[in-house]
Amino acid sequence: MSLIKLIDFPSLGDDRGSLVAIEGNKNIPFDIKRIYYIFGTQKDIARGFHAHKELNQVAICITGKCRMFLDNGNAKEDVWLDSATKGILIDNMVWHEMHEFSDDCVLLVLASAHYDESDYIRDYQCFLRVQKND
Ligand code: T46
Repeated sequence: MSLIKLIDFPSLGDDRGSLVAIEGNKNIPFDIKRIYYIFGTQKDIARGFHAHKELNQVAICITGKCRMFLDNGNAKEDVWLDSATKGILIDNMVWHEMHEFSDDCVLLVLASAHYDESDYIRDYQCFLRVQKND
């Protein structure tokens, strides 16, 4: 099964413009507890480089684009996030990195829990060890 799980959000546009509606436990497969967004990312800077023990997230480039790289310890895949109507599910225990942000990129992230640094695995070898023992 592919690591890349995309969610297509219908655009409820009309002649005034476009609108996307996002609802927890409806088109997002969890209750949304937190929203954050990443913008103004400097040229040639990559972000992420961690996995979450429990947290599930959906990321959407609402403006611009970036490349999302996912790794579950067995498979590695990447995909361009380049549409305000396309989200990617970042499951727990998936190592993720964001690369090649466009200057105008705004990456919106919906998260299933409040911020908790102890949920992060920021060391790749540690991630692989935890994956193997699961
Ligand atoms: C993720 C990817 C997609 C907070 O204080 N509260 C928050 O809710 C978040 C998300 C971050 N922070 C602090 C922690 C760091 O001091 O903001 C700083 C930057 O966070 P970080 O270096 O983890 O940023 P990214 O872009 O590497 O990762 C972020 C999320 O942290 C992470 O959960 O999955 O985006």
